[in-house]
Amino acid sequence: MSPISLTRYLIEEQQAGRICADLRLLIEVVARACKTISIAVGKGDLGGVLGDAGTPGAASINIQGEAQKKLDVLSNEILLETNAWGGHLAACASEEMDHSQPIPDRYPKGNYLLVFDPLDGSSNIDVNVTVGTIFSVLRCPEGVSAPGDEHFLQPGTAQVAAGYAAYGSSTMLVLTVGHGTHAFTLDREVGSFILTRRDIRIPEETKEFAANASNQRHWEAPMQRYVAEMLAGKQGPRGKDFNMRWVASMVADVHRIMTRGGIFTYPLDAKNTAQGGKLRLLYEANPMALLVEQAGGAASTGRMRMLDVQPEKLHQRVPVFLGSKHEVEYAVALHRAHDAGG
Ligand code: AHM
Ligand code: MG
Repeated sequence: MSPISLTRYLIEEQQAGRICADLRLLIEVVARACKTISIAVGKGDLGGVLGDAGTPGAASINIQGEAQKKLDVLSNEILLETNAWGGHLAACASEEMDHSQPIPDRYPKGNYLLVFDPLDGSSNIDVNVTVGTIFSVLRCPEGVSAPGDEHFLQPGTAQVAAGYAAYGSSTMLVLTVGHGTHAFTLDREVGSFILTRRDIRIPEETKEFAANASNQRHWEAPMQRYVAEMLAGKQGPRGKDFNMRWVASMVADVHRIMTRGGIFTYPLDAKNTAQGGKLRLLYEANPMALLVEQAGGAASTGRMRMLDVQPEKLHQRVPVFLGSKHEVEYAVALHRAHDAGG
């Protein structure tokens, strides 16, 4: 059988009545932006794109209070520019921008809102480790012609599409339009994303977890117990040995889980309690949660289903537990037991 390109996959989804022409165009355009970012990431030092944005001694700081890398800024610009003129979007919001940005007046407007983390895992850029782009698509509320930040405050269940591009040893796009999660690999010679894994299924059981263990002393009690039980291995209450992995690029950690199962955690801890967690609900947690659920996994804050969280702020942060279904359920059960005084 001839390879199925992203274009063909999307046309067939449209023919099956599962997506409309505008959403198809939108996803194609985002994929094109990801190809451009992939080229910039791949050039590394040769492209002069490594290191911090801003001027020496005065790094540019984003709304998250984090120093921006040159590639954070460049990827953000690529996504904004590529998506500005197609007529499929009403506005964009990005982890790197203080506020959402409406499509400029000189271009036609569409009915969708695009949300993205242009370059996730940016602490890994300078050391040549996998980074990625995460995106989520929402509908612009009916009757709203000039969307502002408040129109992005929709729960994850309202997402009509979500995906990520992983810039690793190969570039992959993992996508859901609400009918399964599928992976496409970039054929660099042809310049097309080719469907390489249809209907990803995350194993329900796992022996692998991802956590930044250096935060252990700051974790809440249920997370302390959860990890202690896993570290106790065969002799402990879980009765099996676990393996640990932490790339510090959510995209890479989630991609491993898409490939062989596992659980990814970024819990509440004493350092991030005031801000509600480390990872961002709209740019990171929700798109990953939709992708994981569509692949048969689960995603939670530890206390509720991620996709049901009602956002109150554009840059809202949340604790994250996602991946193999039974493992996430176990972590949630420990939180429940703790909260009930158990
Ligand atoms: P970023 O979007 O600024 O790159 O931050 C998000 C990243 C995630 O990709 C990753 O899971 C996490 O932050 C790593 O955090 P830490 O450095 O605390 O291990
Ligand atoms: Mg990120």
